[in-house]
Amino acid sequence: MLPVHRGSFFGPVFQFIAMLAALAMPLFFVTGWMLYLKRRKQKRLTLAAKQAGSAIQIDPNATPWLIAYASQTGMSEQLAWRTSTSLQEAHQPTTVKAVQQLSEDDLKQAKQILLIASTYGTGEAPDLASHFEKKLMATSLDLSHLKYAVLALGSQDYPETYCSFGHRIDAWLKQSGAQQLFATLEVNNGNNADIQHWNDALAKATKLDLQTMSIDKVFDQWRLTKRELLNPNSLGAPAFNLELQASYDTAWQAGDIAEIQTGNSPERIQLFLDKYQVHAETKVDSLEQSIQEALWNRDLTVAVEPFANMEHLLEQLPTLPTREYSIASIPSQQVLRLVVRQQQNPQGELGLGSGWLTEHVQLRDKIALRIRNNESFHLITDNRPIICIGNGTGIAGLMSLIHARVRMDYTENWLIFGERQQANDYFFKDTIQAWQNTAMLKRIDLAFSRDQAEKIYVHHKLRDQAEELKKWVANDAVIYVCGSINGMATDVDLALIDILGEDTVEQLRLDGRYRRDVY
Ligand SMILES: Cc1cc2nc3c(=O)[nH]c(=O)nc-3n(C[C@H](O)[C@H](O)[C@H](O)COP(=O)(O)O)c2cc1C
Ligand SMILES: *[C@@H]1O[C@H](CO)[C@@H](O)[C@H](O)[C@H]1NC(C)=O
Ligand SMILES: CC(=O)N[C@H]1CO[C@H](CO)[C@@H](O)[C@@H]1O
Repeated sequence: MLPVHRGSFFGPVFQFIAMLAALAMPLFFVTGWMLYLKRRKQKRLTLAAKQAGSAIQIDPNATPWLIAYASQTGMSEQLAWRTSTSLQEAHQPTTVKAVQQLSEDDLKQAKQILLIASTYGTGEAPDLASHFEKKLMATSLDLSHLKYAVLALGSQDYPETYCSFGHRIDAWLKQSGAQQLFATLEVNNGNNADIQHWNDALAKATKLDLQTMSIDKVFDQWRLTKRELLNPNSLGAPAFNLELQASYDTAWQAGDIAEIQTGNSPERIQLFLDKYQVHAETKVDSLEQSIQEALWNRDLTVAVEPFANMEHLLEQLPTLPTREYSIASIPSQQVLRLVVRQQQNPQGELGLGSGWLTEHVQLRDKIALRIRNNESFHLITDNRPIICIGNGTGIAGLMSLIHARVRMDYTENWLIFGERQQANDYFFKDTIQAWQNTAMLKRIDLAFSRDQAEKIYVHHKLRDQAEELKKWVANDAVIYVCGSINGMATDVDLALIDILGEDTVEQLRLDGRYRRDVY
């Protein structure tokens, strides 16, 4: 196989010979041929999509599709619209709705429904869909007239609750007598190969020639301009303050999320190149890059088949997953700030995202970043009081919110923050104290768990301040919770329910007065 691996070293003639050699290896030839066909099809489809434009004709005799989505950050929503376009291009009538807008009548009148739903928290519905789950999904309905399919979005980072909300929708429809078109499909982190299965299953069930759909992710280029350790001598893992700058105007709002394309360390790439005996400077013709550059964001842990050229190698290597971080600053500060704690697996290797940002990327290096609008965590625009609750790196999302409040001169702000030790882990102490001194923070409660014998966390502080909390809520306060779902956010949720009652907490959620950015 070695000459095949090395095919591209020796120029086109040798590559041609390598290709002929490949013909002698049936399996290799077949995969190459299929990749070629797939590319050709994609090109044709793109062209067709461009030409289809407004000239879409809907078949008046076709049965309409109801497409419903439950989405937090917009991926399910985007897929719902893509699915709709795809069906419309095959002349099918469609209606797209968020699940919170679905009524009992919608379900009774529809003959076929596609549900695209993501999972949040620990197996929960997206915030806006929780009412749908509690009300409509709790109603017993006869849906025996209805055909359905479910696309469940989730992340395998949550193995125990992977796509569980989608599966609950499936179970509910089944129990209501609806007929499944095909088994529920799962999408891991917006993976396009998973989405392709949805496309295929839908095409098969409808016998339609459907347009391929995929999720587009377009990243902007930022540079790392500062990286400092926030917690020297901490009992916890190192947490960093990262500052990034873009070379052009950028906009985001307090509460938004930065999605980062993760990458490989130079050492990791060199090991991979050595293993397959490829020279780092080998050109990738289609990309005008060296192979070393092209591998920066590829998953180098997958099994690789013999390859005839660099394109063929790259085709086999999926892009590494992205990671999300709450943005800790507002645009007027001129930097995009992130707070990232190093994660380690049991083998002591740094996590994909945290290793990339806190160790592999060097100062001034490029970072591929995409700002994700996350409306459910945006700041209210009026001067109602806000209560910001979080611990650890959860301070990030709260910092951006308070910065924005200070800028608007709204002072009814209550911060409840927790970490391990005041001496080592009081993130952004100077800024927070300056806010206190200028009366921009009306209240502050700090929970440093290791500064006394018994562990004190933010939910304890909240319980201590139950009366104050009730007062703030009576004064229309909006509650923001940012940080870890395991522990903090769950404990805070329980404390809020104990203090305010389950109905009030549910009402706050529905009214957009209980907002969470939890991970
Ligand atoms: C805070 C948070 C919690 C999540 N919890 C889960 C979970 O419990 N199970 C799961 O399968 N996916 C979970 N995910 C992954 C999302 O479901 C996944 O990113 C999905 O593609 C998002 O789709 P959306 O943009 O339509 O909301 C979680 C993601 C975040 C940010
Ligand atoms: C955050 O609070 C939870 C308890 O609610 C605790 O388990 C966790 O260790 C805390 N994290 C930090 C960094 O203080
Ligand atoms: C719940 C919510 O408001 N989600 C929004 C997050 O951001 C995307 C856009 O990126 C919107 O489409 C979602 O509606």
